Amino acid sequence: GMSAYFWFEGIPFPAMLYKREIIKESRDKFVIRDEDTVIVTYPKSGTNWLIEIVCLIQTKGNPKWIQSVPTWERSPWIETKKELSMLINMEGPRLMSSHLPFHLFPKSFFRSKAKVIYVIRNPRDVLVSGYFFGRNTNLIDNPESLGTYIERFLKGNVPYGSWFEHTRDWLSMRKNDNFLLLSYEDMKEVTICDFLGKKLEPDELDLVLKYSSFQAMKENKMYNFSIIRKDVNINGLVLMRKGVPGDWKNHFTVAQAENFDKVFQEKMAETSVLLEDLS
Ligand code: PPS
Repeated sequence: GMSAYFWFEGIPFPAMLYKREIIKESRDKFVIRDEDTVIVTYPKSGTNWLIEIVCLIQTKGNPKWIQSVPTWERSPWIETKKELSMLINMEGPRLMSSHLPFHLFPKSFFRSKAKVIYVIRNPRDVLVSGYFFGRNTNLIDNPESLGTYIERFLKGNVPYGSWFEHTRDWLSMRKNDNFLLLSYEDMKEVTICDFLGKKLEPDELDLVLKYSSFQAMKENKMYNFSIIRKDVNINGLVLMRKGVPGDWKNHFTVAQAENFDKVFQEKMAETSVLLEDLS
């Protein structure tokens, strides 16, 4: 069954973490300001990695901030209760994160000059990452096999709905000046600096790279500790699981990969996104 979800405007949300009223409030009432920057992703696409990079760019590579303040306070989520109220009361240019699909995103954004950075990742890796996440939390019905999870993913019966729709809808913004499209497979710090209008020295950029590496983030308690509540995390979930492109090859059968690619071609035909570019 799908008892762990509630549906809002065609999108399933894990009921343990989200509330319908808050998703509605985020969309209809939350005011995004011109000076804000929003990191938007489909879950498991490298959100926390980009948060770390953007925070480090702001401090020119100094790790003090990322090592003393939890991720969710540096870049609060738009769609959860506690963090939404944190954002409403925050002054100055704000950094915030969201997994929301295009049609549920705060309406005020579309009248603003705020910046959005959207990260895409090979959906087969997104799927594998989400599968292991799902097995170690009780946010969703534990999928009995990867095959079952693939079926759910292709139908959009996973948190935040269909990867294909999320990506297609957000990519409609790609020509806008206030929108930057990045891929997990090709994260470029310099591109991010340019977009945010920050100039960093080469040695400062080296520090950004160093402190946002997989290993450094794995050791940063401000990212790892209790980010997932105890009642949600059932099997000692590790957020920094593998952190590589192409892990799907260790898990998909040939038939599963072929079926996935077929659906991808059908659903992504009108976009210029190719699976080969995401590897
Ligand atoms: S979430 O829960 O949706 O916000 O997850 P998200 O942060 O978007 O994605 C989690 C995956 O990103 C990997 N990750 C990294 N990869 C490379 N380098 C760095 N620094 C990094 N930080 C996080 C993380 O390991 C998850 O991917 P998998 O494939 O499961 O390892």
